[in-house]
Amino acid sequence: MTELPHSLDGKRVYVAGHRGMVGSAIVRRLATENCTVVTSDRSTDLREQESVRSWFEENRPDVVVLAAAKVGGILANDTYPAQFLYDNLMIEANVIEAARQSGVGRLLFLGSSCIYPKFAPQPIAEDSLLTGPLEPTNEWYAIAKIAGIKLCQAYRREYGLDYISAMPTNLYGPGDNFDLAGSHVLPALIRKAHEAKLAGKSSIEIWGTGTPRREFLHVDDLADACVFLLKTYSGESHVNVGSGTDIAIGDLAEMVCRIVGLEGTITRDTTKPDGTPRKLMDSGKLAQLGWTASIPLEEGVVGAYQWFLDGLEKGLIRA
Ligand code: GFB
Repeated sequence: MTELPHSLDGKRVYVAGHRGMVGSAIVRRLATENCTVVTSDRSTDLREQESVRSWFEENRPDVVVLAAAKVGGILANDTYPAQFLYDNLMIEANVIEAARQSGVGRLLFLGSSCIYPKFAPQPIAEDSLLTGPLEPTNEWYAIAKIAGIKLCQAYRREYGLDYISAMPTNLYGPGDNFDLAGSHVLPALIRKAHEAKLAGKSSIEIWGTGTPRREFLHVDDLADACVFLLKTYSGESHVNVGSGTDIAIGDLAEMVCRIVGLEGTITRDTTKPDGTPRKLMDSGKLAQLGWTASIPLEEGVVGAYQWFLDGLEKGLIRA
């Protein structure tokens, strides 16, 4: 088989953020590749420059997947703007610069679909970036992630390094955060429906009007797309990674209630923010490269609910 332009064979691949939902999915996906996965433990604080530099000097990876970030749902982003901006800026700047200094030739940076303008034309193409104002609830995280894209582009231009960026849509799956205060909508709805069912309630309350639409991608699909991009893509532009279909939050809540087995009504707390009205990305660039998502939403949510139940049983998720 002809060697792909960027084979992972025999390479040491550092997955920064390997404990998180995205990082752990990428570690699972790399297990089927002929490479060695390396990770850093909590003694390496990626916000501390010296700590990151010494880790790179000691471990010298060939490839880096930058999946480490401070992440959260709409309320967490809106509540902790300084942490979301500072932590994510420090993590990406430290890891990208330490990678350069230790001779890493290949790096994949992961951002998010919230980098795009609040009212970007839908579906959102990569060139919509920086064409309009951001969604206020997550502009902090968005600006940090835009800076990460720009860092990779700058390091390509000035140092000739093959650093690339991928922008996933809203993700869900094993390893997700189910804490209602900080989580994204899908795990929150799973938990709310589950707890309502256990309590014999007949309704769940969702935030906002339920009219915003969101695109969802299973984290195992994202991990597969990341390995695909690492093996085949080299370019200055970031690449959208989406499923290509979106759903209204109200309809998502009904789907989750059906999957969980809650016969109930959906009430709305309109004191909570709706955020961006829609965030459907155009993932045509990735499709042209040869990759499309494969896990349907309903099937993925069934699996995510099962993971949640297992986590409760094993005490991995706080009841
Ligand atoms: O998933 P989510 O928190 O993030 O919210 P975003 C999506 C939509 O679901 C919003 C509504 O309109 C929420 O108001 N929603 C309804 C809920 N009920 C709930 C609930 O119980 N919990 C939550 N969390 N939402 C994030 C960004 O925006 O997207 C992040 O803040 C990141 O930075 C992520 O970019 C991918 O999709 O609105």
